[in-house]
Amino acid sequence: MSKLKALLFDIDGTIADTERDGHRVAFNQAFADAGLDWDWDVALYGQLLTVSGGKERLRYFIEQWKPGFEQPDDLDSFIRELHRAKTRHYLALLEQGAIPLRPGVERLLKDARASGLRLAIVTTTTPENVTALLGSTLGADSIGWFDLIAAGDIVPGKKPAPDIYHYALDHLDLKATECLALEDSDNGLLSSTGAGIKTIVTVNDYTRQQNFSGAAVVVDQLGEPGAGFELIAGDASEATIVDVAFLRRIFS
Ligand code: XBP
Ligand code: MG
Repeated sequence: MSKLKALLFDIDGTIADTERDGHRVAFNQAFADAGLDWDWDVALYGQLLTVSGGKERLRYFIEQWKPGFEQPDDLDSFIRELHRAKTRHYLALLEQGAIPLRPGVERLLKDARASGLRLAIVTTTTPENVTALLGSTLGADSIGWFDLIAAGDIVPGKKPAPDIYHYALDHLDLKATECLALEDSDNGLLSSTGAGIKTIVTVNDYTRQQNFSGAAVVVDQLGEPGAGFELIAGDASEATIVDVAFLRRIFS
């Protein structure tokens, strides 16, 4: 049997609740800048989250939700520009400290480092969003904690395709059976398990009702001592927080 060597962390929804108060707000700010009267409210955004990737989500919205919208001749560059503006707004929100880490994330990252596990980020979002989030929450040095940041458009298919996890395994030179993934959504879980990686899911308000039948364990958060997780599916034995000891048990 393989030994656990690395933890692969998703970013959006897993490390931080970025979607509702971060990405969604930034999209709306970009729409206002562009003179568009589109408003992605909290409920609508939940429906749009079925499509991962900001540019892909914009295209889906235009094509499926705005049949009356007179599309520009060059839809690709229109979407690219709108998304660039959205990224600028998102980075500004991070700089203001608008998005904290989820409970237990900093604790688990430090525990994993102290235990000699390798760390990587495997995400759909834009690379600069990852470094800005890590920098604004854990300090600039934390970027060096990760052996790899696999992000954005570097692979042909975004989650739920397994491409980004295959990319990460290749670049880390690890086998799927030497890693655990941490995800928050059905698309993320399909991506990680599609690459053969055992996965623990920490749900959030947008993803709680999704199908996580492929997950090793499903909890509502990583938890902190004295404020542990709620077990949603799987076997946690006596554990109340997700720490390295717990992850090793899931892994074996
Ligand atoms: C994250 C996403 C991203 C973010 C926005 O999915 O779907 O699209 O919503 O990021 P996951 P960008 O957590 O499964 O990786 O706008 O930078 O694409
Ligand atoms: Mg996610």
